Amino acid sequence: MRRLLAVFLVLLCVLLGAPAGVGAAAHEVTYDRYSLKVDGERLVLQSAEFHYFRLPSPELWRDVLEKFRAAGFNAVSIYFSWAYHSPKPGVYDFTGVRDVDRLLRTARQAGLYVIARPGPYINAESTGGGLPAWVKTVPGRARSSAPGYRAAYREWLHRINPIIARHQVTRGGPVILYNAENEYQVNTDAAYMQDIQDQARADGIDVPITTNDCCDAGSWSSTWATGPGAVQIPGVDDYPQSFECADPGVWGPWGEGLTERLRDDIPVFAAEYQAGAIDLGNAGYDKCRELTGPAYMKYFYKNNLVTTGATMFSYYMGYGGTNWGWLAQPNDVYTSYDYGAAITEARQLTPKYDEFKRQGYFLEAVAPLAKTEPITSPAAPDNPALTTTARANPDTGTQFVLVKHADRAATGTDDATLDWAAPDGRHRVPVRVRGRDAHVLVAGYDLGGQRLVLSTSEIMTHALIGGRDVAVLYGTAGSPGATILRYGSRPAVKVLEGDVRAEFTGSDLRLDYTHDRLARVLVTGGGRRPLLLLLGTDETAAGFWRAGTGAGPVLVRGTELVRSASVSGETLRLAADTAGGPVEVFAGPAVRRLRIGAEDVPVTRTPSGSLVGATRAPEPVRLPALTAWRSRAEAPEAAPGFDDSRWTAADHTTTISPHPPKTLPVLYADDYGYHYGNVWYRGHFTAAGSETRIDLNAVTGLRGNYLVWLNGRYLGSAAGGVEADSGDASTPPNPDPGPGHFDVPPGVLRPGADNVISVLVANMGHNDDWIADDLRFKQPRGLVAASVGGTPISWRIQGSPGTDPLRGPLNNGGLYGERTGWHLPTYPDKSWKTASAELAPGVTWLRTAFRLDLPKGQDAPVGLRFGGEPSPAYRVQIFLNGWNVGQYGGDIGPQRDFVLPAGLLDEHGTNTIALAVTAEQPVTGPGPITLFTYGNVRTTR
Ligand code: IPT
Repeated sequence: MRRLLAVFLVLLCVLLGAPAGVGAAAHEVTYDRYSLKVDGERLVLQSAEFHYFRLPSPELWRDVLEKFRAAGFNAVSIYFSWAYHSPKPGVYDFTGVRDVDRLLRTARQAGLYVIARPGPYINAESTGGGLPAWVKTVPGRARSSAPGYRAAYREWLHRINPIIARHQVTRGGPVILYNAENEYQVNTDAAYMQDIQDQARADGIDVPITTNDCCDAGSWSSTWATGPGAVQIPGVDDYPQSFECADPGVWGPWGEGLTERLRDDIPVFAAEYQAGAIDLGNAGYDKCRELTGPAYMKYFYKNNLVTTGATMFSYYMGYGGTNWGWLAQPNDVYTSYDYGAAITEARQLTPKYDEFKRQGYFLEAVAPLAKTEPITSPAAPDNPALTTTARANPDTGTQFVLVKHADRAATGTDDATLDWAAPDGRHRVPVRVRGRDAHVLVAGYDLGGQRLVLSTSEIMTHALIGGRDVAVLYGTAGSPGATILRYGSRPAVKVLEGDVRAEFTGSDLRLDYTHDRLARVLVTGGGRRPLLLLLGTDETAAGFWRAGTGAGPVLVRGTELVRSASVSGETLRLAADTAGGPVEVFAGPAVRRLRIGAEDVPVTRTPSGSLVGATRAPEPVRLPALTAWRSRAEAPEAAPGFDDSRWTAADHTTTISPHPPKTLPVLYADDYGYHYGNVWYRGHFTAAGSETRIDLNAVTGLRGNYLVWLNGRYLGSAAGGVEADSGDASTPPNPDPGPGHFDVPPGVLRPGADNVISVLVANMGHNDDWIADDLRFKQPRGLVAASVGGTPISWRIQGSPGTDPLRGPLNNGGLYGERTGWHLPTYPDKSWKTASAELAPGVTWLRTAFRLDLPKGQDAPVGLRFGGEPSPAYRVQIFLNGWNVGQYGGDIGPQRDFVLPAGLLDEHGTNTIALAVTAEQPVTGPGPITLFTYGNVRTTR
C-alpha cells in the first residue's frame, strides 16, 4: 500500500514538474543494524551541523547549504532554538530570519536531508541552552515533567513540530530524523523524554526519532532501551580533541573518539562528532581550526569509520556562524561562533573543507561502505610501526583496510609493504603513512564497470561519464602508490600525463607510481568499458568538484566551488564560484561548450577528453573609509530628575527562582519580564544623612559588569557575578565577582530628601542547563542585592521596552539609545556632534554611514575591524543597520573582526554603523575602525 502511494506521489511530482533529488516524492525511511535506508536503498548519512539562528540572513542559508552539498555532505543537522522564536509565553515568530519553513525548503533545494533537532533543550552554547528566558519564571524544574515546564515546552513543540512534520522525507521533504532533547543522559525523567516523543508523533512526526547521548553512551540507549523514553536510533556525541584551542598539538586528550555501537538492531550513529571547538581559553578560532584540522580529521574520522563501522555521521559544526544579539551563552563563547569549522563564519572554505570533500565523496561513491562487518585484517604491514584494521561488505566481499600508526601519537613517517590477501588474489604493495594520518584502502570493488583488485591510493570518487569510468584516486604527495585492476584480456594502457609504470600479468593490470600532481592513465579494451584514471595528491584531489546533471555526473576542477550543473544540448552550465585561472571539466563527448554563471568560457578539448578554458579574475573590491563619526552621550537615567514613573515597579517580595534574594525586594530582571541585554535600575530612598556606603551585587554572566551613580554622580563600576549564591565578600576566598561596595562621596547625599541610585547592569545572556538541575539555568540576571545602610529603597526597573518585530527578541536590551532608536538606520543623527576620541564614564553612541557598491555577481564578504588595543574599560555593542552584530572590548574576548553579513549589509546602498560604548572610566574610545573583505570570488550565489 505504502509502495503504491509512493509510486502515485512520484507520478504526481513528475506531472507537477517537481525537481529531482531529495524530496521529489514521498519516501519511506527504515533502518537495520547497518544503515538507514530510503525506499530500501542503503545510505551512509554524512551530515554537518548548521544553526540558521546564527546566520540572520536567509539568502545566505542557501550559500552555506550549497557549500555543504558540494563537499559531499548529504545531510544537515539543525538545532531549532526555542528562545529565538519566543519572546514571551504564547508568542512565537517564524517570519523573516526566523522563517524555518524557508530554511527547510532551502535544504531540500540544496539536495540535503535534515536531522531536525528542536530540543526543547539544545545547549549549543546558546542563551539558556535554547530555553527562552521566560522559562526561568515558570515553576517546576526545566527539562523535567513538572507541570509548569511541561505546559511551556508543549507550547513550543506544537508550534515547531507541525513545520518540521510537513518537510519530512515521508511527505516529500528533507527531514529524515527527529532528535528528541539533547544529551539527556544525566537525567532520569523518563516521562519527560517519552512525552517529547509522544508530542512529536501526535504532531505528525513519523521519521525515526533519535537522541544524542553524551560522553559515556548513557541511559536512553541501554538502560532505557525498551522502556519509556527510549528512542529508535540513539547516537553518541564525541569530542576527542577537547575545547582547549591554545594547545592545538594535543592528540585526542578525550580519548580515541570511537563511536560505540549502542544496540544490535540499529546503525552506529555518531550524532555529534567534533569538527571544531568552542574557544574556551580565548585562543582565537584559527587555533581551534588547527586543533581540529585535516590531520585530526583524517585520523579520527577514518579510524571511526573503519573501527566502529558507523554509517551515520553528523559533524559539529559544519558552519558555526555568529552569536549576534544576545544569543551567546556567556560562560563559553563570545560573539563569533566560527567554531574553527570547515566553513568560516564569513563563509570561506578552508583546508578542513577539502578533507571533508575527500572523505564525503568517497562515502558517497563507494556503496559497499553502507553495510560492513569487522574482519581480521587481510593486509599485514612488514613495519611494526604501522598497523591495519579492516571491515568487509558481507554481500560484495569488498574490503576496507585502515592503515595507520600503531602508536596513535607517533609523528614520524613510516613505509611498509602490505602483504594483502585481497578477495581477487594476494599482492605485496607499498604504503607510506605520515604521523597522525590514516588511509582507508579498498580491495575487491566493482568500481563502475571496472574491477578494482586493490589500491594503496585512496578513492575520492568515480563516475560514469560519456561511456567511460572516470576515477579520482589520491595519496600523500611523494608517497608510493599501487593500483591493481582486473581484466579479461590485456587492455591498452596509455599514460597521458605523469610517471606511471604499467604491468599486465595473468589477468591483473598493475600500475605503480609516486603520488605527484595529477597523473592520467587511459585504459581501454580488456573486455571492459574505458577507464580514465586520475591519480592525484591530497591537494590535487581536493581541487575536483562533482555535480550531477540530467545527463549524468560531471567532474570539474579549477573553480572555487561548484554549486550545481546542468547540460543542455552542447552546453555544460555550471553554477560555480571562480577566482580566475584555468578550469577543466570532465563531461560527455556531446558537451562542447562551457557556461559558468552568465559567462561563456571558451574551451578546447584535451587528450584526456576533458575541456579546458580559463575563468576571469574577479573585479577588485574597493571599500570606503569610515569617517564622519558623530556621537552623543546618553544615560539620562543617571540624573536624579529623570522621570522613571512609567518604569516597572520592582517590588516583588517572592520569586520562584531557586536562588533566594539576599535583600528585598526581589530585583531579578527576568521576574519583571526584562530578559535580554542591559537593564536600568533606579532606587529612591530618603537619606538619613548618615549613609556612607552603597552595597550592591549583580549577576550578569561571565564578562558582564555594572555601573553605579548616586544623584547623578558616577560612583564607579564592578564586574558582574557568574554565581548567584557565592557573593558574600566576607567569607574569603571569594572567587566570584558580583559584590560591589561604593562609598558615598561627601556632599552628594541630600538628607531628608529623595535620593536616587542609578544602576546599569549588563546581561550577557543566560546560562545553559546542561546538567538539568535548574540551578545554572535559573540563575538570576540583574541586581541580586542592594542596600544603603538600613535605609529602605524603592526600586524601578527598565529593560528593552518590546521585541523588534524584524530583528527579534534577542536584538536589544534597555539602553536609553536602544529605547529611543539610536541604533536604527533611520534615526536622524544630524544634530549629533563630531565624535571625539575621549569618552566619559557611562554610555556614548557613535554613528556613521557609508555607501557600498560591490561588483555585481561577486561574493566578497565584508567585515568590521577594530584596530589598536581594546581597553578593558569599555565594551562596545555593534549595530549594523539596527542589527546587533556583536560585542567588542578588552574584557569581552579575543575578537577584533566582526562579520557584516550580506542581507543585513546592503551591498549596493547606504549602511549605518551605530556603536554603543559603555565606559567604566574616562577612556580613549575604540579605533581605528575599518572595513575589510574576507575573500572575493565571482559567484552565482
Ligand atoms: C555538546 C552539545 O550537545 C552541543 O550542543 C554543544 O554544546 C557541543 O557539545 C559543544 O560545542 S555537549 C559536549 C560536552 C559533548
